Amino acid sequence: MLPLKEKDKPVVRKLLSSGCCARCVLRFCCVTVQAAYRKHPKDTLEELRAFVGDAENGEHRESVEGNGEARDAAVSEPPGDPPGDPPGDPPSKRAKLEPVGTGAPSEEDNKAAAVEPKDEEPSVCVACLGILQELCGSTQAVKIAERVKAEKYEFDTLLLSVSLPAQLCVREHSCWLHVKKEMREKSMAVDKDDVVQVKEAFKWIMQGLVAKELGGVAVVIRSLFEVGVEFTHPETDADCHFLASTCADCFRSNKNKRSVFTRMAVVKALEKISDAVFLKHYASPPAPTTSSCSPQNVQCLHMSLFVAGRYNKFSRSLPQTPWVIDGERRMESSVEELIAAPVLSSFRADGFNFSSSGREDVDVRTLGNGRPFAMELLDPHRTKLSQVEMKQLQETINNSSDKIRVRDLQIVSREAMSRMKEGEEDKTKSYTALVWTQKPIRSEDIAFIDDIKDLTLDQKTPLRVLHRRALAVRQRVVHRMTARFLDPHHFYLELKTQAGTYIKEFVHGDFGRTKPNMSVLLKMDTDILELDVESVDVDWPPSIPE
Ligand SMILES: *[C@@H]1O[C@H](CO)[C@@H](O)[C@H](O)[C@H]1NC(C)=O
Ligand SMILES: *[C@@H]1O[C@H](CO)[C@@H](O)[C@H](O)[C@H]1NC(C)=O
Ligand SMILES: *[C@@H]1O[C@H](CO)[C@@H](O)[C@H](O)[C@H]1NC(C)=O
Ligand SMILES: CC(=O)N[C@H]1CO[C@H](CO)[C@@H](O)[C@@H]1O
Ligand SMILES: [Zn+2]
Repeated sequence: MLPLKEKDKPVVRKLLSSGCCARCVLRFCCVTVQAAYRKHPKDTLEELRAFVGDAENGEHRESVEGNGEARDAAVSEPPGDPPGDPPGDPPSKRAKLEPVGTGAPSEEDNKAAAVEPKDEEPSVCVACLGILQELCGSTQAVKIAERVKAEKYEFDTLLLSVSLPAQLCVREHSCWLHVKKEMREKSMAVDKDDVVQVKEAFKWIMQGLVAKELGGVAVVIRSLFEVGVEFTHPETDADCHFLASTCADCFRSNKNKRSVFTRMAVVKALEKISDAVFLKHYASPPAPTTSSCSPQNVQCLHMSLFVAGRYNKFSRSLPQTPWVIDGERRMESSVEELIAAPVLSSFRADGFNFSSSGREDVDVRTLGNGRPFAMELLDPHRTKLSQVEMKQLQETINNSSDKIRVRDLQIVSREAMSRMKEGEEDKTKSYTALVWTQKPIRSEDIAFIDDIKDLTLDQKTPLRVLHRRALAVRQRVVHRMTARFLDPHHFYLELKTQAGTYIKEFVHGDFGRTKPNMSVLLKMDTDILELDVESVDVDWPPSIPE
């Protein structure tokens, strides 16, 4: 039995004669029993016809006269159930219903349909343009499932999303006004928000079918994996256009969109338009169409996955990210590309976004435990790697090049990733610089350097980064320094500094832009020949024991 009440009868009758499909009739009767939508629409249609009962006389007469008056009179004679009235409909009504419902329904219905060609399946529903008709069923579920299987995604749950042509909102509004008129006459209060949306009904029907095709996976409302079904209906694209004249503000041109008539804009315009103006521009009920919607390609998308680790860079001619000047590539590879290639292929992801805790210059090595990095993997088809597989992936990266090495490779959450960036400035970093001196180095110079603690530098933005960083004076602290004599004109300077200190500039002075500098400390010209990052003291991601 359909969960309909006596008061729904005029609405059902009105919608059926307007060319609405059985499921759309349920929607406008605000039926929220999902099982009702899952029945075969042909059966539902039969039940609806049986429900409105007087198919033989009422329906017939109405269609001939082409006017709701006579029919309305026929239906309104038995008043709606008074609250608390024992069981259901008045007996007279029931008697009238039974023969049609239980007798030879299909024959009866065919007769009614012959008189009323508009509600004969499979004519295209004026409200859903076929979406809740032949575009919604096991054939479609099989197609969707095949697409998902073909892409070999790994997922636990699935979210089914539906994108409908914007003009469907216009048609929905038109049907709603048609129904509302009927209800107002009957003084029934119904809210447009109670009408079940096409999208909702589509999901109620399809979710279970798709789940079954995919071997019982849970189809839920929140999932990392989304399968998008899109419908278009070029034949009625122009249905929205009159709204541009009633609400110009709603349709601002947008370079990125194919059309200004987006669903959002149309909904906004419909909220503003008065019923009278709408009815002046658009038929209610909507005009029939010859074709159903066209289903577009099924789109699958898995939410990003995040992978983190630490990298070493052993080369003085490898940039961290691709180095492109004036559209021309300067170095053949980069740290991120060397790491990303094996990671993308393991997770079968479509792209990535690389970030790290600071970065080193092309000619700077990163030694020690390495620099924390994290990668966002876009649309990963694989999402679960065992510890052993992660270890293998790390080995593949390590084996692929002797310029870099990766450790602590692991899957992390999006939230955890922000830990890498937070408080970055307060962290410390250790470096080793190879310093050249103009005059021979004396042992007092070494002792003097070793004694310096917590030296505050004023660093004007270095000349070499001025093109990408704002001009400012930043204070940075050099916590400790140790000098290791190499030969009379060279020594290794080991430093522990606040993150963000420009080491090269501290050594050579940057034309007086870093004060004090090694040159003023040693009272002679100094320059930096090599620089290594020895450690980045960020305790993320957690280290993984070998
Ligand atoms: C990469 O990350 C940045 C910053 O989080 C973000 O703005 C950008 O959209 C991302 N790129 C992609 C392709 O996701
Ligand atoms: C990495 O190289 C080592 C030594 O050549 C080899 O034994 C190992 O199988 C390689 N691992 C991977 C995952 O390629
Ligand atoms: C080093 O710093 C001093 C001030 O402390 C400045 O006068 C001098 O020009 C700087 N030297 C170089 C080479 O930039
Ligand atoms: C953990 C890991 O995979 N370590 C390897 C990284 O790469 C170097 C050189 O290729 C190997 O020696 C490590 O065992
Ligand atoms: Zn419909």
